Amino acid sequence: MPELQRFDAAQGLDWAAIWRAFDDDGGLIVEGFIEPQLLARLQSEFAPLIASHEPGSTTEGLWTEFHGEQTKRITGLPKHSPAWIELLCDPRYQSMGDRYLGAEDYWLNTGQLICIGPGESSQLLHRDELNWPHAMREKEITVTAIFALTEFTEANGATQIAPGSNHWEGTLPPVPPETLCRATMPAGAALLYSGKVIHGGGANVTNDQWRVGLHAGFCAGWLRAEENFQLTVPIDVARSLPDRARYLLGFRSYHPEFGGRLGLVDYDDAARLLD
Ligand SMILES: O=C(O)CCC(=O)C(=O)O
Repeated sequence: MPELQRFDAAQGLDWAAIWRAFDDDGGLIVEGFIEPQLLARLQSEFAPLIASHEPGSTTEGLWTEFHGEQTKRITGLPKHSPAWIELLCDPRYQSMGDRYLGAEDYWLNTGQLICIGPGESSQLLHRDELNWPHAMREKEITVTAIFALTEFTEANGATQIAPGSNHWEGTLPPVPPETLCRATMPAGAALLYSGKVIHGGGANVTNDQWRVGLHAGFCAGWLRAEENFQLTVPIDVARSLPDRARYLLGFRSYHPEFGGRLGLVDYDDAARLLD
């Protein structure tokens, strides 16, 4: 069975080896990514949201299955959790976005809790870049971290992933079962992965365990992000955030290296509204 490469933050991180694993396999695990105090704050700030949220999708059709009937998905997190803002601005997390999408050239695509509950079946396997099928190309257009806020086990729904499928041809080629592995990891670890790698949430066959992940990806600045933060983060909360969080959440305009400017207000950068 294939396996993802594992790195341990406590031993010091060899970033060249990490990016090699990212490029070769399309994903890797960094254990100890979130230090214990920050992990405890994330867990306690998210606990009331998780407790009050019902499982299942609010959208019908394919999405009911994709989102999972026994899964809680919770978005709009920035206004609830200063600890999440701290993790969002982590320079190691930033280095993944800067490397694959270009410094200051991307948005937070979504930052959502995915809590896979007992009895959930495996999610449809997919590539994250399929959010933008017309923009798929050789270079990355989206890269993601799933931060484990509880332990991820084979039984409770650890992500399924096909290492190396980032190199497979076709939009969504078939996935032989023997090419899949599970991103098992302790709480505090991060799965970093390419928008091209085929993956999906795992089945939860336990009777009583919730697998809680914070699914947080970046997408290229010229793309529309999956989650609309400008409508869920009140402007006064946005004003209180560090600059990096503001811009990742889209409270600014986009200035491509060559060419025009996008998302303007009065032909100026939208960030002015926060001044
Ligand atoms: O929760 C997971 O392990 C993966 C979820 C995922 O890939 C998605 O919902 O797009």
